[in-house]
Amino acid sequence: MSTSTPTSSSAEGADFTPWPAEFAARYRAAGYWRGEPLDSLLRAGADRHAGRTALVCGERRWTYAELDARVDRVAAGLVGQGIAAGDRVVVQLPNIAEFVMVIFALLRLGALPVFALPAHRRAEIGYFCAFAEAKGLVIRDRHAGFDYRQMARDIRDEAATLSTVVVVGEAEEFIPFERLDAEPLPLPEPKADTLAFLQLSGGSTGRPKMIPRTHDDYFYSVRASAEICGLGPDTVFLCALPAAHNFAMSSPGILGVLYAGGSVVLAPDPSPDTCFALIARERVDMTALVPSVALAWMEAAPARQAELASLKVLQVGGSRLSDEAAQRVDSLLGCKLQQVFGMAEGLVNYTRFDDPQELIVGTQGRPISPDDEVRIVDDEDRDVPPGETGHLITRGPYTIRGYFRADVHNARSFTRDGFYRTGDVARRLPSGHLIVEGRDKDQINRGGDKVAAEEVENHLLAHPAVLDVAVVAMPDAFLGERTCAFIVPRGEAPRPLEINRFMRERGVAGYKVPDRIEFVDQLPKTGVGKIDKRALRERIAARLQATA
Ligand code: AMP
Ligand code: DBH
Repeated sequence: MSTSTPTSSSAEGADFTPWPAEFAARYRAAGYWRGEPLDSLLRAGADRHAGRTALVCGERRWTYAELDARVDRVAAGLVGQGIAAGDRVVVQLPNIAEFVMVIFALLRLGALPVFALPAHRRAEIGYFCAFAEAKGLVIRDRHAGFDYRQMARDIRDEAATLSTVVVVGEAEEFIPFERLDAEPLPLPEPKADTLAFLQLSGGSTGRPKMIPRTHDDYFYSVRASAEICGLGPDTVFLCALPAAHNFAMSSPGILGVLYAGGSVVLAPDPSPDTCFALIARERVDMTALVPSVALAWMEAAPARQAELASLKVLQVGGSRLSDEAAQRVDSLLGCKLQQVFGMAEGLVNYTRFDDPQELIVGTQGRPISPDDEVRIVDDEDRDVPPGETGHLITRGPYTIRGYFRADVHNARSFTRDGFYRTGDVARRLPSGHLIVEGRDKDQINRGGDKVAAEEVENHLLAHPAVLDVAVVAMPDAFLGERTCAFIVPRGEAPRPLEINRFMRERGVAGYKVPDRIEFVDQLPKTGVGKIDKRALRERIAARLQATA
């Protein structure tokens, strides 16, 4: 029995697994789910803060009234290009204003953005378009030396449903973004208990999983995040991470800042040079980074204190920030640290500004909601004694109950009573704060970029000279982890460079290309005959240690 209407399904399974009725009723009664579509936060901003700056992109800026009006016109333009409510549209844009416009326009007309990252290539984008049966794709012409139009041509055969390709910049045979400009249309409001968009999971399987989020559940996480972070109309937020990433989007990110009436400043890249100048020029008071970028900022900061004078809060999340680095944020950057431990599947934890310093430095925060149920369990799903380490599982008012069209995988990723198995290994303090101790999912967290080992292994196995392979994490001082591929060659070992070129030619995102390749005669096996990845991780860590 459900109160939310599932949209549809395919052979792979349902688009969306609704919350059971009694949970949905509870979340509504508690005021978490308010029946408001996500785009209404921008409309409300236009009513309340019409003349205030909503968005800054390079030399261009928009007030709330201007941005809202522009979104109406882009939405009508998309309808004119054949995009309708319920259609999926893969959006792959760097941090530019058009990203924000397209996202709100799609939400407003009830079409579902699929949030791709600029680093994705033909293999990923082709798969997203095909699997989500996307009608549209929105890309930039070129960015960071890559031509996205050529990628769009290359995936057309695979993506049979794709009919509308919009390009920001020189569009060639595709639809130029400027053509998405038409008299506003009366559009029926999307129902808040239906899907708003598909986020991507870092995942641990051969193919990335898609995460179906509803207006109701996401809006709650955004609103509550904005409150926890104390955002208001004076907030000036620098978006330095890829805007499509769940952290930058919602914790509280772009949506939280626009909900609160603040200003979003888009940074084209997260480097200190780019960002420090923007912080100084726009008087930025808050930003969000992954640990590796935070470390780079801390290196650069001492000589450039004046530029950072307005910065009050630095959020760090996406992968584990070391306690030592956490300790130094305050003195080096002259701002408060907030640790954020979240996932696109839902659950987000924050350290609070009034937490004692040892919790801010030594934990990854506590959940947003009093109704986030977090359990730390053993291998048999039994709660471990308080304070002990175990698998973190969770359910709550903004954590999904199932991936998009993935019934088989869902049976593994969720308990029978609907807890999401995060794959994180954690420990909880009496205060409710969580400490992330590790991971039991087959994934490498490369400075916040999640790499699914199986996905990389499948690509490598396609190489004629690769007989067997196992991809594991190796420690790295800067990114936390990098990827190491142990390869059993078929005959003579190919050169590592040749393997990497092969990966790139397959059109795989650069961050998934192995950082190191080790050729071996055979892979170690566990008692039951599985590849012993723990032994491989230990082997490469020891080798790195020995040569350090
Ligand atoms: P995804 O499922 O791709 O959205 O990635 C979410 C995962 O990123 C989490 O399950 C964690 O493994 C990892 N993660 C996010 N934030 C943190 C953090 N602050 N500390 C440690 N791991 C994190
Ligand atoms: O890593 C993540 O996915 C993440 C980190 C911080 C996230 O999704 C979030 C906050 O919302």
